[in-house]
Amino acid sequence: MLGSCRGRTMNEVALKQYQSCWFIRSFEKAIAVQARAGNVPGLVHLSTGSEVADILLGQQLDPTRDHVTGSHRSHGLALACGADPVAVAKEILGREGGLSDGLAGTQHLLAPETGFLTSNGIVGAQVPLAAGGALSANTAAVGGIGVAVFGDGAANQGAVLETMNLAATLNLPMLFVMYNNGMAQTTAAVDATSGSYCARAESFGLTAWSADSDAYTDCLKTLRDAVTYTRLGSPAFVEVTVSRDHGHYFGDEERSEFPPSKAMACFAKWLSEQGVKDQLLNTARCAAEKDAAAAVAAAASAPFAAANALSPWLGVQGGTDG
Ligand SMILES: Cc1ncc(C[n+]2csc(CCOP(=O)(O)OP(=O)(O)O)c2C)c(N)n1
Ligand SMILES: [Mg+2]
Repeated sequence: MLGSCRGRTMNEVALKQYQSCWFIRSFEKAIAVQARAGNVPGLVHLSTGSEVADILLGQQLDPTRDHVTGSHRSHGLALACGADPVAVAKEILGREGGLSDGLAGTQHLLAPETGFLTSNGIVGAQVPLAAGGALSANTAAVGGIGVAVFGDGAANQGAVLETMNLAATLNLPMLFVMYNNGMAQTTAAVDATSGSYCARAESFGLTAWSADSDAYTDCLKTLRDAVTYTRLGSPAFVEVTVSRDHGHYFGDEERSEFPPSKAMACFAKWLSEQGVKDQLLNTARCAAEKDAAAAVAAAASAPFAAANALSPWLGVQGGTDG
């Protein structure tokens, strides 16, 4: 995973996490440049706004025994789980050497060697897949868990509710992590959702928490508690408030600047309050920007995936779905 924590003081760990957030942000900025140049097949849904949640969650997980799935918006989560940034970028850009040799694309990132099983472009479909991961971890009896990360829109999908029921019935070690960015494509969550997400999960018998990624320590503690609880063998749910900073897909809003997300700005403020000097924050940011730009540049110079490598369908590049 980005920014391992072993042998470091708390401030050092937090600074490394901050750097990892900047890595995701800068990676997405470089991907946006490629998208604008027409180099990304299909639509690209940037993780800008969920960097802090991605990193804090990724760092609670164990690549050797946990199984994580994510949504169409999973570049940051895959990186946070430890997927190789150049291979992720190659996959997004449809290049040879990508996670799936460039044939699966931005919405279908697979890095099972890191614990990141897959992301999925069908809203909510990654959730039952993580239940399979939880079942497999349970059967292997090594203390692993399944983790599904999904959005507030996906939370209203039948497959998600069915999986909560199944996870509770089978008592699976499965953590449902809902990133609430308040929007599903163009529909505001308040216009599409009745009641509370936590109460809904609790009604299936899951233990539920909520956290705001703007509050670093609270979010870290909540995710840590939720993973620890799930690892003991029962299903749980966490709602994490995040933001969506660049529209549903990149290009559907005018905004093209990449200032830090609100959660990252709050994180920087918290670090300053702990006595971390501005110079260290800037150094972390610059290192992340340099590394991320280098990863995406390396991917962009790789050859395109052979269109006929998997099936004739792959001759048709790009998607029309939102
Ligand atoms: C089953 C299904 N329905 C609709 C879509 C189109 N679609 C793609 S993303 C999306 C919104 C998802 O919202 P949310 O779960 O909140 O995730 P976010 O985009 O906010 O991260 C929709 C409706 C789809 N891909 N799959
Ligand atoms: Mg949403």
